[in-house]
Amino acid sequence: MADHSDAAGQLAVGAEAAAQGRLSCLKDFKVLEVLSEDPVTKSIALLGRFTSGGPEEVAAEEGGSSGGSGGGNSNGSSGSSAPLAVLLLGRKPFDKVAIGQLVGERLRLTPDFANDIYSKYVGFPPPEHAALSVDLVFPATEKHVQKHRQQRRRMVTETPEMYEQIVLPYIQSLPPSRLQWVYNILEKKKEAERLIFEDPHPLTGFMLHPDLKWDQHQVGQLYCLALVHRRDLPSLRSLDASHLPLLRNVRHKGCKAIKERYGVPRSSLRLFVHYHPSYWHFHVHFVHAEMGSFPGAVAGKAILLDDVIDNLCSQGGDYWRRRNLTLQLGEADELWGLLGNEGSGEGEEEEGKEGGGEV
Ligand code: M7G
Repeated sequence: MADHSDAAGQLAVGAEAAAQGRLSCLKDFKVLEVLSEDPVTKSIALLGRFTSGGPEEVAAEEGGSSGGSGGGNSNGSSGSSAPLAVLLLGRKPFDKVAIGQLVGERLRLTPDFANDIYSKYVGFPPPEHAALSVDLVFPATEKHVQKHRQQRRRMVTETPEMYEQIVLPYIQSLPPSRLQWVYNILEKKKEAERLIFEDPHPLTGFMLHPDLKWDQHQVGQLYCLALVHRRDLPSLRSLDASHLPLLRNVRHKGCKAIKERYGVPRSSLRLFVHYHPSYWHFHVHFVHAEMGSFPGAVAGKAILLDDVIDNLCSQGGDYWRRRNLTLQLGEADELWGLLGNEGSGEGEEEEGKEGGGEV
């Protein structure tokens, strides 16, 4: 294998280091496209390739199971055989504890304008206050690229029949490697040191970890993920009354573990599932209630765990199997291609076709 160290022999760069999750910097990363950017969350998603580090070797290894990378080889359209990478950069929130070190001599200011009692500057913070969160998906599949590409949001109403005939076969066709990161966690091959709580019961048990999205610095931005141990529940649609003990267990023990570890009470937690999820292995999101407006919390995506449980109890054990579900899909999502025609409601001339018959 080629030597990718710098002159001092210190830096890990290129595709090989990226595939092993031990990059020192992004030397030799070529940006091919800005997939999306969000001025509100101050984040940007980039598509790129590593131009060193033996792309051929990495491409050859890609058929194996590489945690978190998903399945399949995605070479994009630029003609190179090197695998694609999705790079997500985000500005980190202020560290309130260390704010005294930021607001001082080391915050250099360039005046922008002044008017009466108002003035504006551009500030250049010292390096320890300029950190970015950097998430890399490598090798990235076409599905990862699609997920992060700016695209129109569309709403679709999925009937139980559309689920059975279209969505379920789609889920079953996904390569198992797409869930490799989940199985790595459940088998304690990855993120074992980040485990917050585990109930090992094969039917009602789960593991609770900090979500990839949370750096664990600020409790006000708490984001944890409960992955159930059982592997036969792709999503909300698979739930029936027999799963109530599982759901109640996740709710009760997950909240208790978060209270003990982070001091956040249940009344400050928003517990929800996504429909459609990105990963079809049943999991529950635990997010600080103060975090109200983030893309994963919108109607058409998030369903409160309390509502999931309550509807199974009050509306019948098959509630989530028999009802229509209206949800948001990106236009680049394969499922929009599969469901859009039938589920967009655009061809419908009359109202009142909801499940449950005419009212
Ligand atoms: P989802 O509802 O399937 O899709 O949630 P979403 O991504 O549209 O929300 C999956 C959750 O798993 C998300 O909150 C991800 O941030 C989180 N996640 C994804 N990966 C690949 C990892 C990982 O490797 N480790 C951890 N801890 N969380 C992950």
